[in-house]
Amino acid sequence: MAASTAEMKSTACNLCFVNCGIKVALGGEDGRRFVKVLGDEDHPTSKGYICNKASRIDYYQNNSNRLTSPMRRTPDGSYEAVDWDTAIRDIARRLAAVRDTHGGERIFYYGGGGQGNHLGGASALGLRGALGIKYKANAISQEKTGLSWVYSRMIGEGPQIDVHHAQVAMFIGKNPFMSNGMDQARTFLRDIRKDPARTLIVIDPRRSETTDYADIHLAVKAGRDAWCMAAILGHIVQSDLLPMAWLAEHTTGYQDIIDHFRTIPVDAFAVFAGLQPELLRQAAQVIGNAETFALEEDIGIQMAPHSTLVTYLNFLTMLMTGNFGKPGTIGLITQLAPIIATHRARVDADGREVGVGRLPVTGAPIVSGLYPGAFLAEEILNDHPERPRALIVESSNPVHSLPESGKLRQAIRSLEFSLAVDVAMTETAMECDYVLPASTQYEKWEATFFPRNFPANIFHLRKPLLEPAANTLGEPEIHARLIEALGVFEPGELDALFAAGARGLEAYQAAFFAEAAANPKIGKLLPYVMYRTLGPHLGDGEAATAPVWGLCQVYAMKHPAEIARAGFSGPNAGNQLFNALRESSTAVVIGVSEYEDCWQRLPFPDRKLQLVIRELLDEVAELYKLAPLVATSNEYPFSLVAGSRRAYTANCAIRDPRWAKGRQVTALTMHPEDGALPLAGRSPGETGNRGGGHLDRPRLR
Ligand SMILES: Nc1nc2c(c(=O)[nH]1)N[C@H]1C(S)=C(S)[C@@H](COP(=O)(O)OP(=O)(O)OC[C@H]3O[C@@H](n4cnc5c(=O)[nH]c(N)nc54)[C@H](O)[C@@H]3O)O[C@H]1N2
Ligand SMILES: Nc1nc2c(c(=O)[nH]1)N[C@H]1C(S)=C(S)[C@@H](COP(=O)(O)OP(=O)(O)OC[C@H]3O[C@@H](n4cnc5c(=O)[nH]c(N)nc54)[C@H](O)[C@@H]3O)O[C@H]1N2
Ligand code: SF4
Ligand SMILES: [Mo]
Repeated sequence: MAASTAEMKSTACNLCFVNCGIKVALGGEDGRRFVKVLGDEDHPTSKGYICNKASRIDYYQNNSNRLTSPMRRTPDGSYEAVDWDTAIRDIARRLAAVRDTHGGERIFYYGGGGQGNHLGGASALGLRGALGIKYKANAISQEKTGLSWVYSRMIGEGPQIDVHHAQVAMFIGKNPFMSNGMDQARTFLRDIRKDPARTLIVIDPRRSETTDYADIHLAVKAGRDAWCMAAILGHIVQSDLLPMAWLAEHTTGYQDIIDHFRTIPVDAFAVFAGLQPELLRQAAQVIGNAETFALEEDIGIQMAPHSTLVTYLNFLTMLMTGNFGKPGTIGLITQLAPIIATHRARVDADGREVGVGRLPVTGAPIVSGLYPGAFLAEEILNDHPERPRALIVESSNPVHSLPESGKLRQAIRSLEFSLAVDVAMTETAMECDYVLPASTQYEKWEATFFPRNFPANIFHLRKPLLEPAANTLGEPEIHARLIEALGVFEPGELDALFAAGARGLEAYQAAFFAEAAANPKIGKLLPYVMYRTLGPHLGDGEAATAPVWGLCQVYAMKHPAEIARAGFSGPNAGNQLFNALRESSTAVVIGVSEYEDCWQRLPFPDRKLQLVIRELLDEVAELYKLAPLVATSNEYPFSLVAGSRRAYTANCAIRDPRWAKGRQVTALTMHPEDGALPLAGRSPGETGNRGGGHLDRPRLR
């Protein structure tokens, strides 16, 4: 069916964390198919850009695996459909039983959102409060908590790394041509390639679609980025390429860093990393001489050996060369809610964190409020009295996405109760006692907390394109019904707030702060309270946006200057912003910062960048041993590099096999020389990925 652009509805793509604005035409027999998808030119950051994946989002919406009823596992392991009232009553009773016997802390939470949907995760705060749930994890804690741990210690709040305007840009363990994961990735790559004044460095063991755009490709040996980055910083320090006056003015600990990197054997480290020393030194020279330098890392290093150390070396390389608080460097953003909370660390005089929160059984550290998902199975599978007894999984598929699937399956089956909330019957759902069917992200109001833009940051509250599929509910309604079945509030306890909501946002605002101060239960269940007392007075089906009203109030109080620069001012600024978000078809600028603000946002008393993370400087000392964390041997001669986003993968968001039909999605690739060599009789040094690299257009300054 041909659709004219006039009939197109605006929303965002939910297939990666860029969330480009898109316009969709609906059609097909039932009017529920996405027959045409275009980039939305009105979106303030994607500006019409989309990658190949967006055009096939119909395979997400109209997925052959769609759940259409609450499902309960029967004793023989099959699933039976049950009605919502039965499911809610049953689930609340069983969760309450675990809470009353073992304590709410023994109920673990995993998930709360994927690449396109975080309103459910925000709403889950209410359910977690109602049950006394303490431990939470999600996909972020299997990839990005090393990153948040490092930047929280060095610069505090969430950074935006402005590769778009950097004179020298770098990617390490990231293949944005395929994975995007940044605004307008392919446009960026084409532009920087054409611009003779700019340089792109890519560190990746493979030749990838992105390395083909690089001026310098450092084909590091997989897992040896720590030596590569230490050598780059070593060269910069030893060649006196540091902005000493700037470091003295703006940083704490730079002399300590200089002392550590003054002695790095650059050439030996380069060789150990599989690189020609000359090439590595050229890259380091380009970085040291750059007017501005910014680098983006991703899971190629965040899921590899020495991951946290490599992240630290990446930040040190940017900060030691003066790249902070100006265009093309690191900016500190303001946001409605952070996708990763800043990790609040207490640090001793030596620069080591003390008093780290830990999981009760395995002792795994809690970073940015999240436990590491990789420890979940081990935390459960034991007879420790404080082990988890129940698990709630929402909008996540950890049996598929976490390591050791078999062990996690067994762990979930051993729990007293488990619940999955998903749009599809996933690998994880198939292990749970109960599965609840959610409405899709295009059948309800949705938003993500991913936007990280500087100086102007945005937020996109998306309207539903379709009515919810029959017998499905949005997460906020599911949470509200469970909370009500748990009997947390007395009848009538929230009536005054509900009445205030009927009188409009300003009346609600005044009443809300008074009621919340008087009733501590409200503070624990904020999203639920807003959903039930403000939500019903918003537009049809719009109740799920009520917690965003709360976020707008907090944002207006914390960032009055930034929100005013975006056009919302006075005591009513939060309400104005909330209304603008609800009314706009696309993303809205929520606040505008100035580069100078970055210094004020540093949460340290001296308002300086904190360069020393002692634990990681200790690890730098270990690098001198030239011993890989994961060694190959004659029996196991290859290192397997995981990940590898392709044109037809989108985590597990699209499960319908038709979307990738005829396309090679999953394959094991190997260097031809590795494939050709006989296995017997070669030394480990000859195997695994091959180092090397190329210098494409040398631009040395
Ligand atoms: N098409 C598509 N796009 C996606 C996704 C998707 O599923 N499909 N998922 C989204 C998500 S959740 C994420 S987190 C991002 C991830 O985005 P990326 O991190 O860019 O994804 P990958 O392709 O898995 O890994 C990037 C690169 O790391 C390299 N690599 C592997 N081992 C090493 C190593 O030891 N050192 C170095 N330096 N590099 C190494 C690989 O060769 C690969 O080219 O993509 C997002 N975008
Ligand atoms: N081997 C290997 N494992 C990996 C990776 C890898 O590269 N290789 N990558 C890792 C990375 S970076 C990530 S981010 C994780 C991702 O792993 P997960 O966080 O587990 O996320 P997704 O695969 O994105 O799964 C999202 C789930 O949400 C469901 N869903 C979609 N929309 C909705 C909705 O509106 N409501 C609800 N309730 N559910 C919904 C989908 O059906 C799907 O089951 O995987 C990690 N695991
Ligand atoms: S870059 Fe990401 S958000 Fe944008 S269209 Fe591609 S998959 Fe969707
Ligand atoms: Mo991810």
